Amino acid sequence: MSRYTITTALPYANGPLHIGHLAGVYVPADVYARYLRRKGHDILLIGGSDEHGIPITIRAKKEGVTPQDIVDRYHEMMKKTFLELGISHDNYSRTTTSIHTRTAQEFFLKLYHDGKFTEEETEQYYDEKAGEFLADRYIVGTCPKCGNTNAYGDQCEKCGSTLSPDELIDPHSMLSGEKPVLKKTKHWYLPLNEYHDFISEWILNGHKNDWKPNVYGQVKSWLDDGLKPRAMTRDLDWGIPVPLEGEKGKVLYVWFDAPIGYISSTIEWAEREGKDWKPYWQDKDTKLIHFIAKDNIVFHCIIFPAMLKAHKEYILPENVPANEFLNLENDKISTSRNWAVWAHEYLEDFPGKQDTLRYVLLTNAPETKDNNFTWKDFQTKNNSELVGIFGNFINRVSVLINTYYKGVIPKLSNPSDYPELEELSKTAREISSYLEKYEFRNGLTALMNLARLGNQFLQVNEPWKTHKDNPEKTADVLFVSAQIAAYLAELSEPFIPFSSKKLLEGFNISYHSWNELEAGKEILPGGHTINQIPLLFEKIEDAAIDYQIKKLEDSKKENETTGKEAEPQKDIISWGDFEKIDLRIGTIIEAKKVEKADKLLEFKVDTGVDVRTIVSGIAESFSPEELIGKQVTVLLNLAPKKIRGIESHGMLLLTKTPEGSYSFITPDDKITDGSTVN
Ligand code: B3M
Ligand code: ZN
Repeated sequence: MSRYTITTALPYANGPLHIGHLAGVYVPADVYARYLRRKGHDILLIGGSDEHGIPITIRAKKEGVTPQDIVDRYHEMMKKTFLELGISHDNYSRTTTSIHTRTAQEFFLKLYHDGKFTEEETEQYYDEKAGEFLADRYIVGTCPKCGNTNAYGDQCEKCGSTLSPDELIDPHSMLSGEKPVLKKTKHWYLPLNEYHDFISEWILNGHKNDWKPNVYGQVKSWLDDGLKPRAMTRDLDWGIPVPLEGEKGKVLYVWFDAPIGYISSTIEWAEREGKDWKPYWQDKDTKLIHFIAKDNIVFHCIIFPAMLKAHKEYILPENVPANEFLNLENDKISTSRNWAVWAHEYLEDFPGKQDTLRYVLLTNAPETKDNNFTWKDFQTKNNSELVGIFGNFINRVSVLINTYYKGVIPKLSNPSDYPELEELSKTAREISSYLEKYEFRNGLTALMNLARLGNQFLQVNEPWKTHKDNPEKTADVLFVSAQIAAYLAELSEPFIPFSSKKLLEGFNISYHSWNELEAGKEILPGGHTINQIPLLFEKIEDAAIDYQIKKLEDSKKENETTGKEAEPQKDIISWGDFEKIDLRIGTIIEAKKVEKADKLLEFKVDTGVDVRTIVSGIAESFSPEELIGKQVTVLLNLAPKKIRGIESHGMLLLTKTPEGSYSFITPDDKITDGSTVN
């Protein structure tokens, strides 16, 4: 028996989970953990929410709430989703707990006192108006590579280049719009360069053959580029305070604290269960496995191991089976474009069909390359594989045994006539060997092949034909079929645990250890009485799939019309420029169509300053009558212009709705005409 600490990446608590998260990390990790538990190992599956970092504060700023509000909301939501999908975390924690704060601070202090950090004073961008140092994400400017005026300090999303803030042309702060200044600040760096040889020896020499090529390749390319010292602290007000006297306003770098979250989640579990957490992290015989997606490789294969090594008391990961990405309908999953299948929405739209999602995501797991999820494929896999092959076989066996033998498993008379019995243990061993290599798709295929074999076996032997004239053969065939069905019930547990559990209850047996299955143990002896076996899967109709496809099409349309991928920002103007613009609230007191001009309306507007004429091209969106009395925003000091012979003095401000019609910018409550807008 071995001990395994299996971790699942801590998702940022800044939004709900989608199928990409599930396929890349959580479902495979769960399959792995469930399998190893059945093998009799001591397994700890650890998870939690990552509640620090800029993604959280950005979301909070956007919504005008506190970061704590954001993480409370999404932590609960994610925890519930995992539970409902059967992800069997032994503990699901979060990084805003006091246990975590303490654990991360102690870790930092150990490294600090052991002299593992270098202290450096550097110049970083500072927003004088907001009184804050700016995280890279909070600095926008023009991309030096493609000219996008909306590039971030760490990345240009238009051309995909990785940037640093000092490369941006004309940088300005997202907080105040001001040009940031460089200001001195002190931080603690982990000199990763000093860990180069250790990592190279450990991974490049030690794990060339057992780590996935994509993971190995990324590590190699980081090492080839040369590792640089990396700051482990930040100037921010959201995060774990740096536990040093007189260092206010500094927090631990989120990638320093988040992986320690695995340790603190283990400690939380141990305290609750009355166990010792240390062997799970410090016993050199424990196997530590990190399930992550490919964008987290450097943190789990270089930075965190360097931290663990520096600390001295910890073990290193045995493997980091990182997955590639899952696309949706041939397009990249994107939160901002709402191009995703959200797990909580799936659970609402397809109640009781957790296993179908698990199954389809596993068959599409992006193990070696990016993969694709489509709703049509989802439907086909459910209807022809889960219903048509797996469910169908189980159902046939259960009906035949109930009808011919009143639910009692018949006795086997001629075992040597049935080589199919050999396939049972063989399948168990085959699944094991795939899962141990993190080949979840192949493992699932091996399982389904056993169901296929079962269907063929019935087809060839046709017990419904022999049942009258050859009772002995019929009994043997149904005995063998029942063994296949029972093995399917047992072996499917890591993949589709909800259905497996129903089947076990139906067969009236309890789980056997995987080793017994590998050894071919007879688990449904002749004479054993089974219960009623429920229908496991049901067909998914076109209407349900069309509804999902329509949902996606709607997001696409919305993106196209509103351009959620907003137009790039125009050139920066000075405060002085802005102050020249005179915006006021006014009331429309008269409105009429302009003759022979389909699009134009002529207004008399009370601006508080005067009553003036303004012409606007919005006749297709409004009838004149409905606008009388409406308060609107007026650009007052725009140079007058003759439109169709009418002199227009100013402009009414409008935006376009997703449907393409106009909408006024109107105050929430009625206010005095002439009020300024700024
Ligand atoms: N929260 C990044 C992510 O969700 C990060 C993972 C932390 S694992 C320690 O992709
Ligand atoms: Zn660019």
